[in-house]
Amino acid sequence: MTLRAVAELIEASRHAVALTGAGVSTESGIPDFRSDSGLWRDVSPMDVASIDGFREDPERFYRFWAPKLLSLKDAEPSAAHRLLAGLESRGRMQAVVTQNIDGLHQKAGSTRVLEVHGTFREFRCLACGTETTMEVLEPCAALPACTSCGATRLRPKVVLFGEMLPAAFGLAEMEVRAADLLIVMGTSLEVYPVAGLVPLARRSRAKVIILNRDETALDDEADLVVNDELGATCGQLITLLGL
Ligand code: CNA
Repeated sequence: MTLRAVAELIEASRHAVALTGAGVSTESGIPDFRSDSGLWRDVSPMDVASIDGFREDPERFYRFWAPKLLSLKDAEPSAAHRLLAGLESRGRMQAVVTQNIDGLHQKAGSTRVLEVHGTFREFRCLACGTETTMEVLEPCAALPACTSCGATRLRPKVVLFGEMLPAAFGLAEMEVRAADLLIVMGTSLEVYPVAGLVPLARRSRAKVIILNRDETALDDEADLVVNDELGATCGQLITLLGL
């Protein structure tokens, strides 16, 4: 019943925007951060995901991330990624604002993706400024080396704790201000400033739908909430919307 109402809101919208988090990719085999099996179960985010932790011990950083990043290459889009790509191809999704760094929205076919926490597919050398892609991780022993100057001072173009968000976040705010529907999927809405896009949508009089397995901190702000696995929810929405 609620999914029918979700489909109706999508069909009635003129400017729909999605906000996604790690939960859209767990069914692609990529763990999220805060679930029981999430990445923060055994390590401190401040050690392996903050700019201070990276500067202090880049080897620890790459030891943690390199195997996870290499496995990203084989990951395939989930029903959630496919739903959003299908909506865009029908002219029903103006932008996907994502906190994810895995590139799966693009792999599914979404073209208007705003990566507000950056990307782990690209790296920049802190010694010479050369930009390079994830291939540098393949031959990496302990630390990946710059293909241009050889320095082992490559950092991913991802936003680490303690850093500013990229320009994509300003574009995301513009999209949300223009939206009449915000569909929030697979995020605990605990990380700011991104979670602030939900109250921003409300202030702009957009409808808000939250599709997430667990309750989120901002469920009270939503017009509709569906607490279920996204594979089931999005599979049914794909059918209901004829995508
Ligand atoms: P989070 O705080 O770990 O929350 C994920 C949410 O997704 C939870 O509330 C879960 O209930 C929900 N969820 C998980 N699996 C499913 C599922 N199959 N169906 C429905 N709901 C599900 O992650 P957030 O995205 O909210 O936190 C923001 C961080 C996580 C960003 O900085 C990301 O960069 C970061 N992250 C990204 C990835 C990725 O790129 N795939 C993976 C892990 C973490």
